[in-house]
Amino acid sequence: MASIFRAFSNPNPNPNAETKPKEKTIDLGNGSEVIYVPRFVPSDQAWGWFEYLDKEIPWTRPLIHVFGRTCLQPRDTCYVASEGLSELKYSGYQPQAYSWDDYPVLKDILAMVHEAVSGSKFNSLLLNRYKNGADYVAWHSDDEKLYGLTPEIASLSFGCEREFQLRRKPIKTQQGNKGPEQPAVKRPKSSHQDQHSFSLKHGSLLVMKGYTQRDWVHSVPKRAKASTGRINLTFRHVMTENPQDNE
Ligand SMILES: O=C(O)CCC(=O)C(=O)O
Ligand SMILES: [Mn+2]
Repeated sequence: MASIFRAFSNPNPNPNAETKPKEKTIDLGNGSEVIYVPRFVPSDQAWGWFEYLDKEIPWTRPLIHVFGRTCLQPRDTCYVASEGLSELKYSGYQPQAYSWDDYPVLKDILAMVHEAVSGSKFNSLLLNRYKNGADYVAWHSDDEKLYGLTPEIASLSFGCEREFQLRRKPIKTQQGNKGPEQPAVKRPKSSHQDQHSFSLKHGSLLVMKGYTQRDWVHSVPKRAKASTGRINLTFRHVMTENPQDNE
């Protein structure tokens, strides 16, 4: 398969530069795919960005509503988006959208991601800060309508290495919707694994593609041994009324 990473398709012109980042593609089956690049951002630059984001981003820890209960989100968050997009809402929480212009470093990071991921047009960014191993994100998929059916999501990680888990959603039958006479519609049984785990390194990039949000859930579980902070940036494309933007 051809590399989706433009930046990594060319030979490195500087033989003294750090070796080229190596990408690993995982075919999840049925049109879902994940790409992982452990050393996407050089370590020093990634620490510089970590320090900047830790200090300058207006982090909040909102109240969210899950399974009929109100609780504090188990991590800090912030949302940045281009103007005029549909508003994001998850777990009963609608984050305020900050502007890219407020955080020029985010524009540099976005440019680096755009340069690497061919054809990407990310226009929004959800930032998460995990203070230590007690902070986490529960099983979920980023399948909000505003991202369309096959969203591409690019996830950059800085700081403490944490485990990222992926689990295939149970196969749904449509018997409930169509009445007992209709045969159940099943996704074809896949020969692929139903679970995957990645240890997301400082400066790494993970891209979820295709039907990953429709067919899989992901999480970053609690880890007692993780004692330092981690910042994660997920770049997403919110669909717009201009069809060209959504290609
Ligand atoms: O922190 C991560 O690696 C994942 C964050 C995530 O899944 C999300 O913000 O939707
Ligand atoms: Mn997610």
